[in-house]
Amino acid sequence: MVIRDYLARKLENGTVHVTLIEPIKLVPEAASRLARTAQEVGSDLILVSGSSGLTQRRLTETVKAIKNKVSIPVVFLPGGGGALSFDFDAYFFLSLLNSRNNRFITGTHSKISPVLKRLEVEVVPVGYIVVEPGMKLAEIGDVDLVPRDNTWSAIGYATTAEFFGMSYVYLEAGSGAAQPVPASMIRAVKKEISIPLIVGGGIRTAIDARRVRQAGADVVVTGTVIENAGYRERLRSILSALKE
Ligand code: 1GP
Repeated sequence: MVIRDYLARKLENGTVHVTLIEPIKLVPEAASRLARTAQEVGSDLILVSGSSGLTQRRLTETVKAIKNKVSIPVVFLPGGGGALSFDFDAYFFLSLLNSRNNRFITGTHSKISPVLKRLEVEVVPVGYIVVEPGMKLAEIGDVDLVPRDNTWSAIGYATTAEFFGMSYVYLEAGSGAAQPVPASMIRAVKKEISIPLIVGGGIRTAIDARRVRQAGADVVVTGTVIENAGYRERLRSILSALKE
């Protein structure tokens, strides 16, 4: 399956929902159960994060377990760790555009690219832009955060991603952020770009999800919500706000 085509088809029918799973926080069995629930309530894609500290064994076993339980695509979201698995349907080739450290913009990429090329993995170039508060990602990625009220800065990075020929722009408030990326910023960025806009971080309720969708997000990513009690119902209400 070509992920870009899959997403393009899904986008024709409205907003896409992505469930982010962090194998560092869960044993493979639990991760696969959550992925299954996400698929059952209507999530379109599972994104597996490769956070630093994640072992090769844990990542490999988690991807295998998830792929055994779901039929929706399972895509890798690199997160600064060295672990890698080739059981993924695609690899989000993230360039953290507002990092101060070249390692996160093109550095690690230049080391891994020849391997990805030889393995013929689908690579999806994504311009990753971290907005305040950015959470742990802001520290790890040495990010020069986009201030929440500086829409122009976000537009600058987003149009840069488009001019670089990237497939998606990803506005990220950071996992566990108190609030999602401001709706006004999403709206302004969406107006300026012609590639799809992914938004994630701090989206925990149907109200958040609806606001982000109405502001113009094409793809909405949630992570933390699936780690809490009652997650099936919470996820279901987020999905209905996105697909209504
Ligand atoms: C994906 O980092 C987010 O873009 C996930 O954030 O954990 O706050 O949903 P949450």
